[in-house]
Amino acid sequence: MRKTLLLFLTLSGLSSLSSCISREYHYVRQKMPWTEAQSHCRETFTDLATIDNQEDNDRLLTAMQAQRAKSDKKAWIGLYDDMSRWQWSLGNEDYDNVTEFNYWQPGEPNFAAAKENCTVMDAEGFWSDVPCDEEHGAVCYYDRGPAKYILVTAKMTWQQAQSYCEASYTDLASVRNVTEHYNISTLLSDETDRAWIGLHRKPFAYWSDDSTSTFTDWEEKQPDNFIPDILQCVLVDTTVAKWYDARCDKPNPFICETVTFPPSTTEPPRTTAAASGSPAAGSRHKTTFKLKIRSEADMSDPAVQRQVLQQLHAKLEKHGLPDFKLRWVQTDGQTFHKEQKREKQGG
Ligand SMILES: [Ca+2]
Ligand SMILES: [Ca+2]
Repeated sequence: MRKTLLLFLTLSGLSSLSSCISREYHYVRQKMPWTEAQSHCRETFTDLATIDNQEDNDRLLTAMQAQRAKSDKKAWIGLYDDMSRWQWSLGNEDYDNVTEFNYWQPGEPNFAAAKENCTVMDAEGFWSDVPCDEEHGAVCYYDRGPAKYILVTAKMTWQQAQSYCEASYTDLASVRNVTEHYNISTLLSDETDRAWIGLHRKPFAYWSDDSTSTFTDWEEKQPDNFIPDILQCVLVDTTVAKWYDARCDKPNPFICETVTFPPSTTEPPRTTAAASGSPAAGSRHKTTFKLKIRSEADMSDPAVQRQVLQQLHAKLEKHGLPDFKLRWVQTDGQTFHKEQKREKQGG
């Protein structure tokens, strides 16, 4: 699913639109596990609630105070954490912990105390998630080297190791198959410390509607991943609007949202894709926005481009955008431009 085009055609990509959409929150008293609550919200409203900024949060609190059942203090919102979603630093390649090659130490990754988002490899080749601010050696990858993998024994945080590998070589090493795993694990021995590899992730990165999380309002000492599970979901305290992570399978009341796009908003043209709306008033508005799409599909293929537009159209329609047309805009004769990775300096 996450490898298809669909996921990236989300409201998060439409920054100029998401900044002007308005959300109406609905408190649902019926108790359901998070995924059932999600289905219910999608059938009845738009989705489980997304809270994008403090203003949303304030409106959520007002809605909850008016609608909540006094006996139920907490309710699901749309934020969740899927521990199977990781990324390799090299090429920012998405990694699925469940379906792709892995060599986790049994019991890992465990996201202990909701603090472990970076990965080390030990002398036996096993991976563990550990806090990114721990200090370890690192395995760098060097695409132009006679030796592709370099063990760096200096102790660094994951971020420092990534910067070091990028500056001196190409990046932190990816371990995507048996061959890469063999080549890298043979560099490590019992005398060396566990070493960073490029695998890392951002926890609680997505909302149910696939938008990317930026704003948060956690209760003190949350999230804590108190009862570990591969999926963690977020509850809001309906009296103060502070957030808690919890196991998704426990039934709770929940907050849905209805998303609407005000017809009168316009943005100065930027590049790549344009949405022309024809609001009821009859005046025409044009909004141009840029989409970032990560896909293995050939984006220069007109059929793929058409498919993207169709999916985008369906998605926006579902989110209540009034009568509109979508088309691609070309710059330099092309609709899509490949994002270049920064050029490394030195050696
Ligand atoms: Ca761990
Ligand atoms: Ca918790």
